[in-house]
Amino acid sequence: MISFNEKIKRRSKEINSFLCVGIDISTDSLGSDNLENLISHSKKVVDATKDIALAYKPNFAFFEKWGSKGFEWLEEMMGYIGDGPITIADAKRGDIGNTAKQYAASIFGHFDFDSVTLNPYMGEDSIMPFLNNEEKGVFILCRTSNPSAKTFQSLNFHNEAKLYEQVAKWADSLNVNDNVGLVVGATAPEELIKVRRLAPSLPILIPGIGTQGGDLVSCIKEGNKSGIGILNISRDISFSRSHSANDIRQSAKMYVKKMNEALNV
Ligand code: OMP
Repeated sequence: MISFNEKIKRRSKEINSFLCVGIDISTDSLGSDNLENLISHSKKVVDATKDIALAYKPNFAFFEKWGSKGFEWLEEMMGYIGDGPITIADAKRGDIGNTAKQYAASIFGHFDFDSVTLNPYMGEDSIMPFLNNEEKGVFILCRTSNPSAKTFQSLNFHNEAKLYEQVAKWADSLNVNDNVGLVVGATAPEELIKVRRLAPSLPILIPGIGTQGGDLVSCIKEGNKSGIGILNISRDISFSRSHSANDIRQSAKMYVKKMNEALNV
């Protein structure tokens, strides 16, 4: 049995990639409100990137909004991605232990994701039900990429550290089964440096490159100073230029190349 964090490192080495492709297929981005068109576009993205994607991160919001048909689409998506790439359920869960157990059973059991994004606000008992199985992992929101991230995450914690720094230390202490990671937005490069120091071995999922304007070179270098840093790109790959399979592939390949050049691998 290999731990989730080890699994990420192995896949990254195997295909020489640090790219997570976000599956965020909206009617606005595609310019169509026909669900069949969205489903076929999501498959096009997977077909065009499967050999170079370390991971896929379907964001539940884009599926849930379609109700039961959206959940069927998500199930279909999981089958379509198959066994090679790491799957990250971007569901941002966080609830009391009894409820968290049901979320874990849904995401790891029913949908068979390898990992999930979690909100730390409710503390340890909201996270623990996701950590029992070392093969399944979590990415805990630490310093997010959005403009209002500082409202709570940068508050002083006991005058010693910011709240996001405390989250990083705390997540590190939960990593008993080698299956805990963090989320730090690419729009917060200075915070990323601090988080990498506080949690040297945890995988860091870094969204915010491309449409949100984060700097690829500094993030890939800092994220991979130790542990592993994975960069997520959603819209700038799935909706690159003409939205054709070729443009999607070219965009994904360009990102993989830039990351590897920055790391000299
Ligand atoms: P693009 O901006 O299109 O690349 O999408 C970014 C994806 O990452 C979306 O699915 C967001 O919900 C997600 N995300 C962030 O953008 N910022 C964060 O701080 C955290 C996440 C996330 O947890 O993945």
